[in-house]
Amino acid sequence: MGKFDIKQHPHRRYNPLTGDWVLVSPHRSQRPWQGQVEKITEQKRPKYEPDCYLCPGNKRAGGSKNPKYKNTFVFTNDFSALIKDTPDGLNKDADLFKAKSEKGICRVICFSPNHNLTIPEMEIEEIKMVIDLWIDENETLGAQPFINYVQIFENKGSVMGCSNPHPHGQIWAQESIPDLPLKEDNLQKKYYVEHNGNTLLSDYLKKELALKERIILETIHFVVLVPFWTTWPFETMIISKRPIPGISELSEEERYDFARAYKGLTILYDNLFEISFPYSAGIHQCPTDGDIHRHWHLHMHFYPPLLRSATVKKFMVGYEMLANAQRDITPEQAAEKLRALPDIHYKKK
Ligand code: H2U
Ligand code: ZN
Repeated sequence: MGKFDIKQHPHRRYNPLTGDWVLVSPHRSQRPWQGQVEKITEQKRPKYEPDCYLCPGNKRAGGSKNPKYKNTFVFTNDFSALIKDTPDGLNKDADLFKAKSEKGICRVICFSPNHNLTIPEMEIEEIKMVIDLWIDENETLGAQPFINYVQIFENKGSVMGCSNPHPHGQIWAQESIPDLPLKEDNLQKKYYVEHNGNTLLSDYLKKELALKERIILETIHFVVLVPFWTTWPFETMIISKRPIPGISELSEEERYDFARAYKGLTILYDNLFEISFPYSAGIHQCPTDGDIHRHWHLHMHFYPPLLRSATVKKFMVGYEMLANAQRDITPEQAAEKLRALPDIHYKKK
C-alpha cells in the first residue's frame, strides 16, 4: 500500500472557516470526459445597449429611469428578495415548522456606465470607485437598526445565472446573519479566543506565505490564493494582510490596493481559457449588529464553475449533493495553473 501521499491519494481536507470537509481525489484528474459541453457565447458587445436595464438613461422594469451616470450607480432592486417593511412575526408551531419574518434591503450596483466592460478590463481608478461605493453602502445599510449583515456580491456570466452582461453586482442587507457568514463568525471567534487574539486568517496567511504553494499573487496589502480546503476547481480568496473585520476599515491606499488584487486575479481568470471567466464572488466581513468583531478577518471569495475548459464546468451533483463536496484537480495544481498565466489581459495581447 505504501505511504500516504497527499499529491496522489484520496483524502479529506478541513475548512477551518466553515467546519466543512472536502473530498480530494487527485488520482482522478486525468479521467476522460464525455459529458456536457457548454456553448461559448463571446460576442462583442456595444458600449451602450438600448435594451439594457443597467445602461445610463435607460428604463428599468417598474418604470424608473437610470440617470446618465458617469462612474458607478446604485439603486434598490426592483425585484428585491428582502423588503424593509416586512412585519415582525413567528410561525406558531416553532418546533417542526419553525419560521420567522425577515427584514432587509436589496441593492444593485452598476460598476461602470460602459456596457461592454468587466472588472479585469476596468482601470484601477474605476474599480476603486466600486470599492468606495461598497463601503458607502455597507455603512449606510449597516447603520439601519434592523440590518445586522451586509452581503456584497457579484454574479458574473450567464453560466452563473447572471441576467445581464452589464458590469454589476448586488448587495443584500438583512436582519439575520446568513448561514455561511455565521459559520465563519463562530469559527473565527473560537480561533481568536484560543490563539491570544490572532485572527484565523492572519495565522493561515503567515503559513501560506511561507509555503508559497497556493499563492497566486500578492499586492502590498492583499494576498490572492487558492485555499487549502477549496471545493470549486479554481476557487480563490483575496485576503487582507492586516486583520481588519470589514471593508469600512480599509484606508484609501488599501482600497486602491484591493482594486489591484481584484483586477489582477480576474485578469488571470480571463486568461485561463481566454474567455470572460464566470464566477460568483463576494465579500465576507463582520456583522453590522453594533458589536465589536475583532475576530473577523476581511476576505473575498471567488467561486468559478469552470473545470477543464471554457465549455466544461464542474457539477456539484450526486455525491456532492448528498454527501460532501469533492474535487479532482488539487488546490495546488489550480494555483500553479493560475499563477503561471500572463498578467496582461488576453484581449490586450
Ligand atoms: P443578476 O446580478 O443575477 O444578473 O441580477 C440583477 C438584478 O437586477 C436582479 O436581482 C434586478 C433583478 O431583480 N433588476 C432590477 O432591479 N431592475 C430591472 O429593471 C431588471 C433587473
Ligand atoms: Zn448596459
